[in-house]
Amino acid sequence: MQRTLVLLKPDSVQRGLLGELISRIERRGLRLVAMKLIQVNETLARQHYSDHITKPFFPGLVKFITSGPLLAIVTEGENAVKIIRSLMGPTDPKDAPPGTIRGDFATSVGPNLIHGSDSVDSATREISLFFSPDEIISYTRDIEKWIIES
Ligand code: D4T
Repeated sequence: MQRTLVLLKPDSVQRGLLGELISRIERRGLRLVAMKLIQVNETLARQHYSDHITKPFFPGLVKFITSGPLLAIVTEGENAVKIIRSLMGPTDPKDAPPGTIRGDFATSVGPNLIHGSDSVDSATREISLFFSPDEIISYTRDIEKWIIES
């Protein structure tokens, strides 16, 4: 069982896509175990994107992610990290196949709608930036008792 951080970025909020994107995550079978609408400040943006601090697109990235509210979500389930990454599609929407979130709704690498942690270690780090432990509420769905562990 894994947890991962999803950010529905300011463009998702602006375009009224939150319901659609949450629905895709839920229908795939992942549980939403924490969720909040927040206005990210520059400090949090710089911490979250610290791997990209030297990249030429970093200032624009910080500007965009702090430009308006976003919806931060922790999702939980089997292989949650990989499953969210595959729902999202590649970073650059022009390479994203139809059926993925970016392939269906985005055209540009800046406002690309969604963030998902890229590994279990990143997920742990990123979740702790956005949520305190008491904000995460674990539960199971009845159907999951049928999951066969490999
Ligand atoms: P995030 O981190 O937002 O989920 O996106 P990805 O995991 O898919 O992609 P990333 O970490 O490589 O990039 C982080 C963030 O930077 C923006 N970006 C990226 C950009 O504006 N220009 C670029 O050339 C790249 C590579 C988009 C996502």
